[in-house]
Amino acid sequence: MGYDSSNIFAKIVRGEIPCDKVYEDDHVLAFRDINPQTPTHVLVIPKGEYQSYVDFSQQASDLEILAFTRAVGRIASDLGLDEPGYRIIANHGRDARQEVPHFHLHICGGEDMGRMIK
Ligand code: DGP
Repeated sequence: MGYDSSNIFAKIVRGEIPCDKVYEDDHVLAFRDINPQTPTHVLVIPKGEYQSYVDFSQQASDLEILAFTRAVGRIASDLGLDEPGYRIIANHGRDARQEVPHFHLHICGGEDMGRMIK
């Protein structure tokens, strides 16, 4: 199945739906999750149209991948999460309960998450 450009994050990238933005550059957008699972819960997405991590890693340009991977650590740092730490999560497909078919990473922090998976 191809990328569905009517998904909610595509609408956020296009500015059709508002978001609580924490970071943006030419290739990357980060905003707070509407249903936070931890005190700090931010979603980081590439602006390009990729449904999954695999699609992103296989199809994105080197520039997009570099911009995205560098941005993730910088955003977590800017959110003050370096100490005591944070979790980065990517859900892929049905069993992982991926809700939104636009690749995104969750940055979760602000509490002791123990061994639970969000
Ligand atoms: P996932 O299961 O990995 O696809 O998680 C999708 C996340 O996106 C979920 O934690 C809730 C969040 N989300 C869904 N719709 C919106 C929205 O319209 N705005 C924001 N900020 N977050 C959303």
